[in-house]
Amino acid sequence: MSVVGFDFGNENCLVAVARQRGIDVVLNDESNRETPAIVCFGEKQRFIGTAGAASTMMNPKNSISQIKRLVGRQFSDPELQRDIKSLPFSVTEGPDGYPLIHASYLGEKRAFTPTQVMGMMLSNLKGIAEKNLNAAVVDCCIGIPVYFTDLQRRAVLDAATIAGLHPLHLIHETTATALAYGIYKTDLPESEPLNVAFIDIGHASMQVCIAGFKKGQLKVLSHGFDRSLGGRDFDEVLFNHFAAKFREEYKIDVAQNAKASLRLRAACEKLKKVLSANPLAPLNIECLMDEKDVRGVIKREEFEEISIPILERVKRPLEKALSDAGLSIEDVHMVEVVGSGSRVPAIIKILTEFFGKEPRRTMNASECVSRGCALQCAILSPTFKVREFQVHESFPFSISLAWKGAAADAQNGGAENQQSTIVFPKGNSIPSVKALTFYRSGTFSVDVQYSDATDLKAPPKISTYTIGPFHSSKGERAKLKVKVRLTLHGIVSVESATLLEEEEVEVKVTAEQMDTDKASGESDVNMQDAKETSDAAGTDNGVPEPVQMETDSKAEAPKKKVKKTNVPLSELVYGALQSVEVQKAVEKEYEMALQDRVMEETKDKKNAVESYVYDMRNKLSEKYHEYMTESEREAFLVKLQEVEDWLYEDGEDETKGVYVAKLEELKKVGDLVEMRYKESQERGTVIGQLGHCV
Ligand code: ATP
Ligand code: K
Ligand code: MG
Repeated sequence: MSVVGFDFGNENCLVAVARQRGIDVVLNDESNRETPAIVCFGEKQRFIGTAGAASTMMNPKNSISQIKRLVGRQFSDPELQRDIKSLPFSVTEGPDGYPLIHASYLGEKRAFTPTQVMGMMLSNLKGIAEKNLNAAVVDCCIGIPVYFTDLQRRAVLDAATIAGLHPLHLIHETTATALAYGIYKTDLPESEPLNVAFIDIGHASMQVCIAGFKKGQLKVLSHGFDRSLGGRDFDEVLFNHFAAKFREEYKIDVAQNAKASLRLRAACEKLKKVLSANPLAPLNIECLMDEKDVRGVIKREEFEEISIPILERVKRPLEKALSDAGLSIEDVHMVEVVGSGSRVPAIIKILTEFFGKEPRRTMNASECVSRGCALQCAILSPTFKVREFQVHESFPFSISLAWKGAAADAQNGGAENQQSTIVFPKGNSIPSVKALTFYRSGTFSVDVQYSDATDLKAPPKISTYTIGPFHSSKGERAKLKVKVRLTLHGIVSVESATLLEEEEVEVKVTAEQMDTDKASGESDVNMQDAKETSDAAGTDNGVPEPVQMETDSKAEAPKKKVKKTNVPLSELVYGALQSVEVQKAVEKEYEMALQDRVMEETKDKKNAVESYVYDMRNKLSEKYHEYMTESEREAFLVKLQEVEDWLYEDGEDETKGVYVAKLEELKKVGDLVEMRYKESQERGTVIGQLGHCV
């Protein structure tokens, strides 16, 4: 099994692998650690990663970037609407209300889902890992932002499936960073935890995590985030600044021109980086638009001033994380900053002021997420021995289960009697399973939803489960135990429903068990409106408090023999792909990958013909010179020249088979002379008499 961690960034992706000696961040084909999250659709193939980035300027409308912003989001999402305004490619609303990305691929207009495109990128990253490990990669851990919704998490899993990956754990990026920080520390305290705040400012968003470290463990105390505060927002400020300037000075409207926008944005990003280290930065772009060269300059102070609306927002996630952790500033012992977006000096200033201490950069700011992911994968892998280190993760949202009260139809004249209970409160540990008890006479449904979706900007309803049919031999209402799971990935689903029927077998009962029984007996009597609430919990005070499975062994002890029957369950997750759709996407990806491979091989074969021509020509004038007659050599040289010309003309764009045949054709002659040369080398002499050549 493979042990690999992926940091899938909005701009940069990193791949880390575990080897016996430790964790390595590996290089891609272009010898870079960071691989741009870009897929460029071409006339004959796709270009992904660094190759995609190289093609972007030439082909901006077909270069898909920032896919992390688009996966698992509704088209109508205001954040998505804002994002797509500055993207050079076309995004429209699909029939299901989710975005579709349009690109011209193989000379045809094609539409792709964001999940599909993410699958392409993951597949590319998988390839990088495989090349480095020289083995197939399937099992892995993938970093995700803590603010990803249930649907976004599912989309990442689907994208992974499309790429042929099997994530053991989607891990919050900041938690991965915390793990990479803590696991190597040998001086962690035994009792009072060391509290560290991790701040990751990346390309598009900001995340905060406060974790308490003790010997052999880390406990995530709280999370904070701003989904739309990252490096690109500073680029945008500069972009708008210069676009307005150029409108005035040069009478050009950059925003109207995709390529000019792309170039100005790229120049502004460079400018921003220069400003991180210098008080002043110039901007020069030749022939930006309407054949006009533009120039400008900006001081760091001015940049910080126009960035105030963004900088003002940095404090909020910090405050929230601190208050959710129940800590005061003095309780935070250390502040670690990661993510390349945090290199803006004004951000560091705000962090310093807020925490009253200089934030540290002891971690490799761009690699730590991927390293943490690989470490997590190694911890989960049975084949790897990792230092004992426990990660206690905390869930960032509050999840409820909602249902219609069974008494509604009879007593309220059909009025809806909506009830709900919080199953996983914010801060719940991950993973977790809870059980709820329902008393029902027939098929019913429950909704899984966010208790508070205001901060999420997602539709509150996640999924609906229909439970049934079932048949209770006792008639009336049957007792059902419904298990709800919060997975390691932070995805919630109803896992099972079990019909519980007591059978007439008497078993000796202890006092404690009598009490338990009395409690549920009472709710059997108070069967009216409140019934559902108390039943959902099975607790004595009527407050719905789901039972923690891991700890409910006491309630499990049977007074009577309980017959358990599995009840069928159907799942509807809003906006999620059906498994057949994922399967189709897997097949499509396979086809596209095949096409890419064929094109790569074609290029290789074409290159092989070309280098054969050059190589043979050189050899004919030197070491093979004497092994051909004058006329043979002349003829062969003519032939080589013809092939070279052909490569630049008719043969420029041929199929793989044609190049293979062409090489064979040349080799027929070339091999002969090569053979003569070899034979003579073996004999140590030069043959005087030459045979006839084709
Ligand atoms: P995300 O974490 O949001 O998914 P990501 O992981 O791809 O995105 P990073 O690679 O951490 O993002 O950061 C990319 C951002 O960092 C870009 O906006 C880039 O311009 C910015 N950046 C890189 N170097 C500097 C620098 N020296 N000064 C300022 N910003 C920088
Ligand atoms: K990154
Ligand atoms: Mg990142």
